[in-house]
Amino acid sequence: MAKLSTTRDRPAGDIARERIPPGQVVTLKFPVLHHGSVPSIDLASWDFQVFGLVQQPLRLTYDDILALPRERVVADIHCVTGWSKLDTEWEGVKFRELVQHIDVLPQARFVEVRAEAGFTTSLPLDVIDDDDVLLAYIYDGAPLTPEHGWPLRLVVPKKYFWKSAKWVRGLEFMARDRLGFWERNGYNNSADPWKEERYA
Ligand SMILES: Nc1nc2c(c(=O)[nH]1)N[C@H]1C(S)=C(S)[C@@H](COP(=O)(O)O)O[C@H]1N2
Ligand SMILES: [Mo]
Repeated sequence: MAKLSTTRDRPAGDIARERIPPGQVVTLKFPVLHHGSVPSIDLASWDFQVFGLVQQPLRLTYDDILALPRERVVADIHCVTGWSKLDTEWEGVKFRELVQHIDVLPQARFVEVRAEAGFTTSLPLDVIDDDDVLLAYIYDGAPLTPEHGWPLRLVVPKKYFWKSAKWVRGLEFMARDRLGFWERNGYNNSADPWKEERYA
Protein backbone atom coordinates (compact mmCIF):
# COMPACT_ATOMS: atom_id res chain seq x y z
CA MET A 1 0.00 0.00 0.00
CA ALA A 2 1.28 3.45 -0.89
CA LYS A 3 2.53 5.50 2.00
CA LEU A 4 0.76 8.82 2.21
CA SER A 5 2.74 11.52 3.89
CA THR A 6 0.76 14.72 4.02
CA THR A 7 -2.57 15.45 5.65
CA ARG A 8 -3.92 16.63 2.32
CA ASP A 9 -3.34 13.26 0.67
CA ARG A 10 -5.13 11.19 3.26
CA PRO A 11 -8.75 10.13 3.32
CA ALA A 12 -10.82 11.81 6.03
CA GLY A 13 -11.35 8.47 7.75
CA ASP A 14 -7.63 8.05 8.38
CA ILE A 15 -7.35 11.49 9.90
CA ALA A 16 -10.23 10.79 12.27
CA ARG A 17 -8.68 7.43 13.20
CA GLU A 18 -5.58 9.21 14.44
CA ARG A 19 -7.75 11.09 16.86
CA ILE A 20 -9.23 7.95 18.35
CA PRO A 21 -7.28 6.39 21.22
CA PRO A 22 -6.72 2.61 21.27
CA GLY A 23 -9.80 0.55 22.07
CA GLN A 24 -12.25 3.39 21.46
CA VAL A 25 -15.16 3.62 19.01
CA VAL A 26 -16.58 6.91 17.74
CA THR A 27 -20.18 7.70 18.61
CA LEU A 28 -22.40 10.42 17.21
CA LYS A 29 -24.74 10.14 20.18
CA PHE A 30 -23.97 11.68 23.54
CA PRO A 31 -24.29 8.90 26.11
CA VAL A 32 -25.17 9.79 29.68
CA LEU A 33 -23.15 8.06 32.38
CA HIS A 34 -22.89 8.64 36.08
CA HIS A 35 -23.27 7.06 39.48
CA GLY A 36 -26.53 7.78 41.28
CA SER A 37 -29.26 10.10 40.12
CA VAL A 38 -29.30 13.53 38.52
CA PRO A 39 -29.34 16.06 41.40
CA SER A 40 -32.05 18.68 41.57
CA ILE A 41 -30.39 22.03 42.05
CA ASP A 42 -31.63 25.38 43.28
CA LEU A 43 -29.47 28.14 41.80
CA ALA A 44 -30.46 30.51 44.62
CA SER A 45 -28.54 28.43 47.16
CA TRP A 46 -25.96 27.06 44.71
CA ASP A 47 -22.36 28.13 45.18
CA PHE A 48 -18.88 27.24 43.99
CA GLN A 49 -16.19 27.12 46.66
CA VAL A 50 -12.45 27.24 46.25
CA PHE A 51 -10.50 26.28 49.36
CA GLY A 52 -7.59 24.31 50.77
CA LEU A 53 -4.07 25.53 49.97
CA VAL A 54 -5.10 28.99 48.82
CA GLN A 55 -4.32 32.35 50.38
CA GLN A 56 -7.99 33.24 50.59
CA PRO A 57 -10.92 30.85 50.11
CA LEU A 58 -13.37 31.92 47.42
CA ARG A 59 -17.13 31.52 47.22
CA LEU A 60 -18.78 32.24 43.88
CA THR A 61 -22.48 32.40 43.09
CA TYR A 62 -23.77 31.25 39.72
CA ASP A 63 -23.97 34.90 38.61
CA ASP A 64 -20.31 35.32 39.59
CA ILE A 65 -19.47 32.38 37.32
CA LEU A 66 -21.51 33.83 34.45
CA ALA A 67 -19.80 37.20 34.91
CA LEU A 68 -16.35 35.71 34.25
CA PRO A 69 -15.10 35.74 30.65
CA ARG A 70 -16.86 33.07 28.60
CA GLU A 71 -14.62 30.97 26.40
CA ARG A 72 -15.09 28.08 24.00
CA VAL A 73 -13.29 24.75 23.86
CA VAL A 74 -13.73 22.30 21.00
CA ALA A 75 -12.33 18.90 21.91
CA ASP A 76 -12.57 15.16 21.45
CA ILE A 77 -13.78 13.31 24.53
CA HIS A 78 -13.10 9.69 25.47
CA CYS A 79 -15.11 7.58 27.90
CA VAL A 80 -13.50 4.60 29.58
CA THR A 81 -16.50 2.47 28.56
CA GLY A 82 -15.21 2.72 24.98
CA TRP A 83 -16.89 5.61 23.21
CA SER A 84 -15.21 8.70 21.87
CA LYS A 85 -16.98 11.77 20.57
CA LEU A 86 -15.14 14.12 18.24
CA ASP A 87 -15.35 17.91 18.11
CA THR A 88 -17.57 18.41 21.13
CA GLU A 89 -18.12 22.11 21.71
CA TRP A 90 -18.26 23.62 25.19
CA GLU A 91 -18.47 27.13 26.58
CA GLY A 92 -17.80 28.36 30.06
CA VAL A 93 -14.99 29.59 32.27
CA LYS A 94 -11.52 28.26 31.72
CA PHE A 95 -9.71 26.92 34.77
CA ARG A 96 -6.88 29.26 33.77
CA GLU A 97 -9.24 32.20 34.03
CA LEU A 98 -10.61 31.15 37.41
CA VAL A 99 -7.17 30.48 38.86
CA GLN A 100 -6.17 34.07 38.12
CA HIS A 101 -8.56 35.06 40.90
CA ILE A 102 -6.95 32.64 43.37
CA ASP A 103 -3.64 32.89 45.20
CA VAL A 104 -2.65 29.25 45.15
CA LEU A 105 -0.05 28.43 47.81
CA PRO A 106 3.22 26.96 46.53
CA GLN A 107 2.65 23.66 48.38
CA ALA A 108 -0.44 22.90 46.27
CA ARG A 109 0.19 20.06 43.80
CA PHE A 110 -3.26 18.49 43.33
CA VAL A 111 -6.83 19.63 42.98
CA GLU A 112 -9.83 17.71 44.25
CA VAL A 113 -12.91 18.48 42.20
CA ARG A 114 -16.01 18.44 44.43
CA ALA A 115 -19.42 17.76 42.99
CA GLU A 116 -22.98 17.20 44.22
CA ALA A 117 -23.78 14.19 46.38
CA GLY A 118 -20.19 13.76 47.53
CA PHE A 119 -18.79 12.86 44.10
CA THR A 120 -15.13 13.75 43.74
CA THR A 121 -12.29 13.28 41.34
CA SER A 122 -8.77 14.68 41.43
CA LEU A 123 -6.12 15.92 39.07
CA PRO A 124 -2.53 17.07 39.41
CA LEU A 125 -2.45 20.86 39.36
CA ASP A 126 -0.30 20.86 36.22
CA VAL A 127 -2.93 18.74 34.43
CA ILE A 128 -5.96 20.83 35.39
CA ASP A 129 -4.01 24.04 34.80
CA ASP A 130 -4.12 23.74 31.02
CA ASP A 131 -5.61 25.79 28.24
CA ASP A 132 -8.31 23.25 27.32
CA VAL A 133 -9.75 22.73 30.81
CA LEU A 134 -13.15 24.34 31.18
CA LEU A 135 -15.88 24.80 33.75
CA ALA A 136 -18.67 24.49 31.23
CA TYR A 137 -22.28 25.65 31.32
CA ILE A 138 -23.00 25.47 27.60
CA TYR A 139 -22.77 22.42 25.34
CA ASP A 140 -23.22 22.69 21.58
CA GLY A 141 -24.62 26.21 21.83
CA ALA A 142 -27.30 25.46 24.42
CA PRO A 143 -27.33 25.36 28.23
CA LEU A 144 -26.09 22.07 29.64
CA THR A 145 -28.91 19.64 30.24
CA PRO A 146 -29.31 18.34 33.82
CA GLU A 147 -28.10 14.87 32.88
CA HIS A 148 -24.91 16.27 31.33
CA GLY A 149 -24.06 18.35 34.39
CA TRP A 150 -26.14 21.53 34.55
CA PRO A 151 -25.51 24.04 36.03
CA LEU A 152 -21.74 23.52 35.81
CA ARG A 153 -19.41 20.71 34.87
CA LEU A 154 -15.71 20.27 34.43
CA VAL A 155 -14.33 19.31 31.00
CA VAL A 156 -10.82 17.81 30.91
CA PRO A 157 -10.58 16.47 27.35
CA LYS A 158 -7.17 14.82 27.63
CA LYS A 159 -8.27 12.40 30.37
CA TYR A 160 -10.94 9.71 30.30
CA PHE A 161 -14.25 11.44 30.74
CA TRP A 162 -14.90 10.32 34.32
CA LYS A 163 -12.42 13.05 35.37
CA SER A 164 -14.86 15.55 33.86
CA ALA A 165 -17.09 15.86 36.91
CA LYS A 166 -20.68 16.90 36.38
CA TRP A 167 -22.57 19.14 38.84
CA VAL A 168 -19.36 20.63 40.25
CA ARG A 169 -19.50 22.67 43.44
CA GLY A 170 -15.89 23.45 44.21
CA LEU A 171 -12.18 22.84 44.12
CA GLU A 172 -9.82 21.94 46.94
CA PHE A 173 -6.14 22.65 46.42
CA MET A 174 -4.00 20.00 48.14
CA ALA A 175 -0.38 19.05 48.72
CA ARG A 176 -1.06 15.32 48.28
CA ASP A 177 -3.48 13.52 46.04
CA ARG A 178 -6.76 12.04 47.25
CA LEU A 179 -8.46 9.35 45.16
CA GLY A 180 -11.88 10.25 43.81
CA PHE A 181 -15.07 8.21 43.51
CA TRP A 182 -14.28 6.22 40.35
CA GLU A 183 -10.60 6.03 41.23
CA ARG A 184 -11.48 4.31 44.53
CA ASN A 185 -13.68 1.96 42.52
CA GLY A 186 -10.94 0.57 40.31
CA TYR A 187 -10.34 3.23 37.68
CA ASN A 188 -6.80 4.37 36.93
CA ASN A 189 -5.91 7.62 38.64
CA SER A 190 -3.85 8.87 35.69
CA ALA A 191 -6.60 8.14 33.14
CA ASP A 192 -4.68 8.90 29.94
CA PRO A 193 -6.75 7.47 27.03
CA TRP A 194 -3.71 7.40 24.72
CA LYS A 195 -1.95 5.02 27.15
CA GLU A 196 -5.20 3.12 27.81
CA GLU A 197 -4.94 3.83 31.51
CA ARG A 198 -8.41 2.49 32.20
CA TYR A 199 -8.20 0.47 35.38
CA ALA A 200 -5.89 0.49 38.37
N1 LIG B 1 -20.82 14.15 39.47
C1 LIG B 1 -20.49 13.15 38.65
N2 LIG B 1 -19.80 13.45 37.53
C2 LIG B 1 -19.46 12.48 36.68
C3 LIG B 1 -19.77 11.12 36.94
C4 LIG B 1 -20.48 10.83 38.13
O1 LIG B 1 -20.79 9.68 38.45
N3 LIG B 1 -20.84 11.88 38.96
N4 LIG B 1 -19.40 10.14 36.05
C5 LIG B 1 -18.34 10.45 35.11
C6 LIG B 1 -18.29 9.50 34.02
S1 LIG B 1 -17.88 7.92 34.41
C7 LIG B 1 -18.48 9.87 32.71
S2 LIG B 1 -18.17 8.81 31.43
C8 LIG B 1 -18.95 11.22 32.37
C9 LIG B 1 -20.15 11.14 31.46
O2 LIG B 1 -20.57 12.41 31.10
P1 LIG B 1 -21.86 12.54 30.21
O3 LIG B 1 -22.98 11.87 30.95
O4 LIG B 1 -22.09 14.01 30.02
O5 LIG B 1 -21.57 11.84 28.91
O6 LIG B 1 -19.30 11.97 33.52
C10 LIG B 1 -18.38 11.87 34.57
N5 LIG B 1 -18.75 12.81 35.56
MO1 LIG C 1 -17.38 6.88 32.36
